[in-house]
Amino acid sequence: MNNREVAQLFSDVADMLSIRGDNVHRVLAYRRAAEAIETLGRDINQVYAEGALIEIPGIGGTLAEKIAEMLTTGKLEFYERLAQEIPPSLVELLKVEGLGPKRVKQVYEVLEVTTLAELTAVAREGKLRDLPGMGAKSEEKLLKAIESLARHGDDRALLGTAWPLAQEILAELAKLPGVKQTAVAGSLRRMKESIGDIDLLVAADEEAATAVMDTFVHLPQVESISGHGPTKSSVILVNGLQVDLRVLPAARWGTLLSYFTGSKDHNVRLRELALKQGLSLNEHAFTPTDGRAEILCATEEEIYQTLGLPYIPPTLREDRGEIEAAWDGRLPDLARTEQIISDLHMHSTWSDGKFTILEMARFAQARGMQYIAITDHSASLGIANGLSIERLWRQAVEVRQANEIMGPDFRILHGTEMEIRADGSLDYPDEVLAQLDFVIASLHVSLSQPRAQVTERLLNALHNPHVDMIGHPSGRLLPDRDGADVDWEEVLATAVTTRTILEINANPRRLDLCDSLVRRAVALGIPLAINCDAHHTDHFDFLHYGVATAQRGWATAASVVNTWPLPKLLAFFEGRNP
Ligand code: DGT
Ligand code: CA
Ligand code: CA
Ligand code: ZN
Repeated sequence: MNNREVAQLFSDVADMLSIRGDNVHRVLAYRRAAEAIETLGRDINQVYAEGALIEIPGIGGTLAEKIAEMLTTGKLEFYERLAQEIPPSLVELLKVEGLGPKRVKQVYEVLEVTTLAELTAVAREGKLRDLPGMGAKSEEKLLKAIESLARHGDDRALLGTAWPLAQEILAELAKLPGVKQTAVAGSLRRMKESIGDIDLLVAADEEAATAVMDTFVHLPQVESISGHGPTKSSVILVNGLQVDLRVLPAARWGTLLSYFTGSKDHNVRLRELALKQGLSLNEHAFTPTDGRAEILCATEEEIYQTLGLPYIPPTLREDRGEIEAAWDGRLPDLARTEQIISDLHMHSTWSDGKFTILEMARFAQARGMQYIAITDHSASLGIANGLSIERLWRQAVEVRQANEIMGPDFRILHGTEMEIRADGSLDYPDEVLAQLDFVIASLHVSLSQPRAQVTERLLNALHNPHVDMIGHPSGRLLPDRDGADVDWEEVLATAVTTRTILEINANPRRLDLCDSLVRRAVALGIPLAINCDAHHTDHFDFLHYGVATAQRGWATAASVVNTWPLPKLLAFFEGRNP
């Protein structure tokens, strides 16, 4: 079994246990294990072979034994037994908005429903309304949710799709009278690469809340309304994305924001810490368990303060060690967008970009950049109008001219994004590379080669002393083109010795390296570069997605070369190739 299959089985077990009504901690343990394995940068079989399963965060002795069983037998006895009790097909019912594990158990036990199709049938026959706690209205709502699921699937939206939509909606709500604060929450605030639904929050007085909700559900982007209340409403947008909005008074803003930012796992840990102090924590307040008055938090800082912790930034809130790090005073000082002064990967009209070198330079400067690298494609990527050596030298002349026009406060490096060919060779000879200011090597073709072969191509590029950076190392394209099957262990270890920069490509369809690989690269001290890979000046907007991915990988400014002044970067290149 591979990582994805093991993760899927654990995730199914978590759902089945939750339907059975098991203890939340047990459910959470499986869910966390599934996520840890899904985002694990290494082949789980290899980790098992090294006896290192229990070193994976979230995997203890029991879970390690279960993984070992799956890897060696291809099955999990525990799952088979559980399946006798809770049919695995019930898991898909949980995808219906508003259908929780208790209700799923009920329709299974009372109506013998085991699939989504059967659920649809009993709902249409009007059999759901007679269940305890249901009615004609909730039946109708459920039917709508089932239809919406059938129409849009349970696909997650990309960060780059959800983010601008959320900002648009918040801007509309912020204009309304009585609105004191607005914010995105949920996975979008944590800047995960994909988003299940958009969570929005507004601080407003009770009198203002009605108008906020009315405006929200009638926005032009809204296709249908799934809930409309005084503090909570939900809508489905025309593109199928769900948006949840909550409105609460400003005095409770901190607890509201913290609760709905999540992650669920992070929140569970916060609530446990609170309980140890005799406080119960929810979205409204801290409530002392001994009956004293509740403690309101208008800011998130106050929440962490109450718990005796420093502020934890949203991009870290995944319960991946941030609570422990906060306790020990070793939270990373995360890299921030304002610290980025360069972009080292972009295209001009010389290959497949839409703007000239000078135009790209001026735009970058207007965005606060101090230097850039122009890195057009190399010859073998004919589809992108890749540059022959002859054209590359003509381009060098234009870079020199553009530098003269830009003056001493800005610098354009002449670079390339060179193909790593299918046979592993590089597209330009060393003599050519030696004369360029900055060399990216990237995979665009034959990504589906077997692991050994594609890894060898990357290693070959890393070992070339002229290659300064590997561009979008996995080559994935979200949502559906998987990256190459790379031996990351080997590639990362090699990058350490060759001192090659690895890219965090900020394009929201790439975010490559992904957050979990960034975390491993940071731990190994590998220098990273966050670049927009701009083919158009609009693409400079991607920067914050890349920075967020770096943050999710615990990167500080020191690991991100785009925060370095140009002389420091040039000295680093000197040091690599003395
Ligand atoms: P998503 O939408 O799947 O990308 O992920 P989230 O994290 O945005 O999850 P969502 O939309 O279900 O809920 C938003 C936040 O609200 C979540 O991060 C934590 C909080 N939350 C929601 N339901 C629960 C819950 O049952 N328990 C706890 N502790 N927190 C919850
Ligand atoms: Ca969400
Ligand atoms: Ca939500
Ligand atoms: Zn590129």
